[in-house]
Amino acid sequence: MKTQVGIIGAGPAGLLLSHLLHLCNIESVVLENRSRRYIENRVRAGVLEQGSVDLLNRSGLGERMQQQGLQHHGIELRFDNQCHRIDFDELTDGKGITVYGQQELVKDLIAARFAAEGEILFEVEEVKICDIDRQRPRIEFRREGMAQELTCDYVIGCDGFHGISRPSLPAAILKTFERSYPFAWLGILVAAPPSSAELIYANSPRGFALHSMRSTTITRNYVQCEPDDRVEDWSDDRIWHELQLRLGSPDGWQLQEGKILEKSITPMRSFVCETMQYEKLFLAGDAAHIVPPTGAKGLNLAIADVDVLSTALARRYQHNDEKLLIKYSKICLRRVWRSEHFSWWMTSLLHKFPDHDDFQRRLQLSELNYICNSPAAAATLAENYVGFAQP
Ligand code: RFL
Ligand code: PHB
Repeated sequence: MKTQVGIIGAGPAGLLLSHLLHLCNIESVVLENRSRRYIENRVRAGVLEQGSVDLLNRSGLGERMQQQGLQHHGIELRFDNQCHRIDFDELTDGKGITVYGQQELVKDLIAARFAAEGEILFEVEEVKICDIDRQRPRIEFRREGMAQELTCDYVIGCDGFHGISRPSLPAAILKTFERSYPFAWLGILVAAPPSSAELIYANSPRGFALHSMRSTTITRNYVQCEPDDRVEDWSDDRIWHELQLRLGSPDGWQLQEGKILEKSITPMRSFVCETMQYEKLFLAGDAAHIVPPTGAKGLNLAIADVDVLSTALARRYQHNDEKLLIKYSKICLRRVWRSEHFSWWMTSLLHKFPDHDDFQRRLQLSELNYICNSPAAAATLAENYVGFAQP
């Protein structure tokens, strides 16, 4: 098989890249090791920045997101018996976020690729990248037990943090940066209407909690847990007990409970791989960088990477101009590091750290009070949360 751009991974990064390339008349094939059903049902992120929403609308993918996505113009912070709203509208000149489940976006992207007769090969195995320093790199893989090969001009690794693309770059040219945190998030999807119009981030003496949502009938909640906890350690009763205590507010507000549809545990990690490109292999999305989910940036970074990469590839194919392609890694890493910092900062501000003493707890509360009382401090949070046009 032959194509112009070989893409590994059918997450948001790989699928959106394939769609954007198609709009520029560039051919691609997406190779995914899971089934279509599995990736369409994987519960993950839910917050889209304004810039991500604009790109999806511009590229003809906005129809369902416009109908079903929830537009929010602020978030609430809860700590020390206080509730405080961060007003994005006022602090960022009318910018906001859209709450729309990542798996819904994945469904929209797959539908758009198939409507345009795009090629996505699911359930491929033993994917291997070869000859990235040659004119025509190749991707070897097995499909339905048969060995196959895809020859292309460029290979794009969109295969997430545990994929094979990043390890295919020569170790000697890579510099990696990493932090892991001494806690994880237990996330639940619930059949219950949201208890609040906006997301609630809580720093409680018992640990962090987040109330989020997917629609007017489905909520998504998270509680900070131990890094080695298993889902079986958390009975439904224990989860509701912790959520009620951590999210509880002095005005008697209560979280609406309901049937738990899904439970999962997410580790918390910061990770950056520099460079994001070598010869004919480019990395995009979680394959190149990970943020802890507290800042809601991972999905948006994946979208921002492939926006840059599709523009650069279009210039290369339409005008034989490689200048932007050469700068791909440098351009992306500016936004990546801004998001890394913001996600680390939100995580540090809102979680209970096992090694924190009363001094550090007081510093956290002081910073939260500062954000609630200084428009400048609140604006810093707000403009990072809604996302920068050009960081
Ligand atoms: P993905 O989505 O992990 O997709 C990678 C795809 O590659 C496939 N794959 C392979 N295919 C072929 N061969 C191989 N050898 C392969 N190895 C892997 C995988 O099956 C998969 O389909 O990466 P991508 O596209 O870069 O997208 C990144 C986002 O998924 C991720 O950053 C976000 O979900 C992170 N994230 C959040 N981001 C936000 O912007 N806002 C949020 O609110 C938010 N909340 C979250 C999150 C991530 C979470 N988890 C579970 C990590 C909440 C959670 C709980
Ligand atoms: C989500 O709705 O899944 C979500 C929202 C905000 C975050 C992380 C996850 O910071």
